[in-house]
Amino acid sequence: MADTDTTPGAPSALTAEDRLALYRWMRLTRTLEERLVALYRQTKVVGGLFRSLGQEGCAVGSAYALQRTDAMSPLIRNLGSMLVKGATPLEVLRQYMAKGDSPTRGRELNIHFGDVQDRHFVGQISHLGDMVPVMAGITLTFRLRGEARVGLVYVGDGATSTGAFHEGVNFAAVQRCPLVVVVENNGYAYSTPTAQQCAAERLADKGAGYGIPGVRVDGNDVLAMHAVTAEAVARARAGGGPTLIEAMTFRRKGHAEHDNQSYVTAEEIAHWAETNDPIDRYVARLTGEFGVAAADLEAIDAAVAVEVDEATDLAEASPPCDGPDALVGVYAEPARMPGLWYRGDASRAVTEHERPASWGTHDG
Ligand SMILES: Cc1ncc(C[n+]2csc(CCOP(=O)(O)OP(=O)(O)O)c2C)c(N)n1
Ligand SMILES: [Mg+2]
Repeated sequence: MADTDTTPGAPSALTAEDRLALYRWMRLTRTLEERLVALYRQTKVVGGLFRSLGQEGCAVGSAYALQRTDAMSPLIRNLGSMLVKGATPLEVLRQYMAKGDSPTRGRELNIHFGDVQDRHFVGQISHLGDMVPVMAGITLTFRLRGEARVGLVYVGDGATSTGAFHEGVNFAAVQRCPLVVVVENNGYAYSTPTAQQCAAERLADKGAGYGIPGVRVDGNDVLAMHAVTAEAVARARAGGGPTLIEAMTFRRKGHAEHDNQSYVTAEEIAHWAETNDPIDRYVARLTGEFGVAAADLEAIDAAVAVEVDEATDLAEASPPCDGPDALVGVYAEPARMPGLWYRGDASRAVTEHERPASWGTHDG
């Protein structure tokens, strides 16, 4: 278990129903990702597949501390956070398979999609750290409008060494933005161990440099993760400004499915799997300390398996992307006539005749 600032598994204000919900979200995250692995191996997934195996407690525990109207910016290890915030397995499966009825209709991959109207998760961009200033801006609007809303942004250990992270946290701190920054310290940024890209021993200590609280928590203890995030969310909502949370966890798979993780020893991965799996640890607590019957958890597992099966069938039956549709909604101008290319001035259509050869072939 990690060296943390919090009491391991400190009891929180959660009800018995909440505790089972946390279990269900973690199980759903893992089962859905395992299904995505199967689909990836069948070459049905377009693009990369990024696992959060072993990090589900961090994602689910933190997102569960948010309200529906709060904003959240997930990253590639935050499938669990997105599910908690209202993304559905069907949307996720369609998106990974780049189906024509997926949330971005094939324009983006994996969990790069958002919903800022209703469920309030902000579509992620790949540039590490850049969502921190974006979320600082979003939460600044909450404060300026007098809305009691909070934002939460996830970054990895690697992202804390970017300029964008520094600027974003500093701006949020100075402006007292209602922002919670969750750093998922999973030991690696691609193949680079944390100690080789940051000389600070504890990333939570970076908070002091910005004049905000920095706290380190055991990210594989879903209840501790929830309790620490809930406290930070409450502080932000009450006008107390940002908090930096460093969640200690471990990436048990490669950066993505294509990465065989050869730079990590099999022993270390096995050690984390055997002694520090967030779901196994939570099951032990639920059935021990909280007296939940194992059969109740098995019933949840069975319902989750059915839910993922049904969503998979629907997603597989979804239509592929529609070629001409790719011209719509990427830039501000709509493509008014499929078959014609538009560039720059939307009032002027570029015909096939005028189209430079370097633009490639249009087969829509
Ligand atoms: C600014 C920037 N540099 C490099 C990359 C390429 N890249 C994508 S993910 C990644 C590693 C991210 O590590 P970390 O922030 O620890 O998150 P994790 O994948 O461990 O969750 C890198 C280097 C990028 N997307 N953006
Ligand atoms: Mg990392």
